[in-house]
Amino acid sequence: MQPATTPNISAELRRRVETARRVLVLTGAGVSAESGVPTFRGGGNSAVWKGLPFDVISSGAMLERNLPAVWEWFDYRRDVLRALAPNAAHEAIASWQERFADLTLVTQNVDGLHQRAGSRNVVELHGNIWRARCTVCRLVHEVPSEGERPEACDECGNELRPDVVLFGEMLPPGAFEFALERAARCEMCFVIGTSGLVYPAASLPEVAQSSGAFVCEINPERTALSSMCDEVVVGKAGEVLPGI
Ligand code: BJW
Ligand code: ZN
Repeated sequence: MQPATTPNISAELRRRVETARRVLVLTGAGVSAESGVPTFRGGGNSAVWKGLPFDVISSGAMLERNLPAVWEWFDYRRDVLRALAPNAAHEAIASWQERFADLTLVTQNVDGLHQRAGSRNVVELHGNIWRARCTVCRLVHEVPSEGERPEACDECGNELRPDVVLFGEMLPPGAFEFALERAARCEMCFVIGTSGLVYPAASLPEVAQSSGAFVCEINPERTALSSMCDEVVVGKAGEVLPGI
């Protein structure tokens, strides 16, 4: 059933969506914005935590210098997230698993909201805020949504850190390579709610297009990727996606 307000979508995009089998979806912070999760670079400004721009506090250099400060920033973020729920955009993307024969969801988000909406096999390029990892043996620990986070590694007793990818750090082994391979063989690529400024994630739409895919961006603002996209749907993900 068509929704009452169908967004501005071209006939070409409709045709592509109807026939595509291999689809890659790249999401960013904007997908969670309508759940109440702050973006990093909203409204021309960057998020700031206790006077520190997020790219300073969310950096490998800060982790080396002051791990407790990095934990404090992530503890605060988990507190905010605890009260929030997936929105219509997460739900629409989860429903695409049934719609497209071969869907790959690649997210830069660390909030876990795609999984909570029912998406499976999500490729998390920048990790997950609900996990911690040992700074020595790399063992991953779940961070419970209620109660205290684990203080030290169960295996070796060393310090834990958030299991997220900070600026200047490498992505999880294999995650980007997997996404790259899927980008290179998709027929349709959706780029949703990302400023397209952070690499290597921002290179995926270009890889998809060079391999012949139709690339469609959904974002209320123009981004660093808009000019290369085959179609730009201007609007909020939670309003546009249910109509696609
Ligand atoms: C809506 C909406 C609605 C609002 N609906 N939309 C090549 C060139 C230059 C630099 C580099 C390069 N390759 C690598 C680098 C260095 C660096 C980088 O990219 N720097 C650039 C900023 C210049 N990359 C890295 O360091 C990466 N590591 C790496 O490459 O390792 C190898 C290496 C090491 C050392 C040197 C060189 C190479 C790691 C990147 C890790 C990023 N980590 C963060 C923090 C995660 C932890 C945390 O959560 O704190 O990940 S940074 C932050 O940005 C976060 C996000 O995942 C990421 C992307 O942001 P995103 O999702 O695009 O959000 P916003 O806020 O930017 O945009 C929101 C968008 O939503 C906007 O467009 C809105 O309009 C829109 N929106 N409401 C739809 N309702
Ligand atoms: Zn350990």
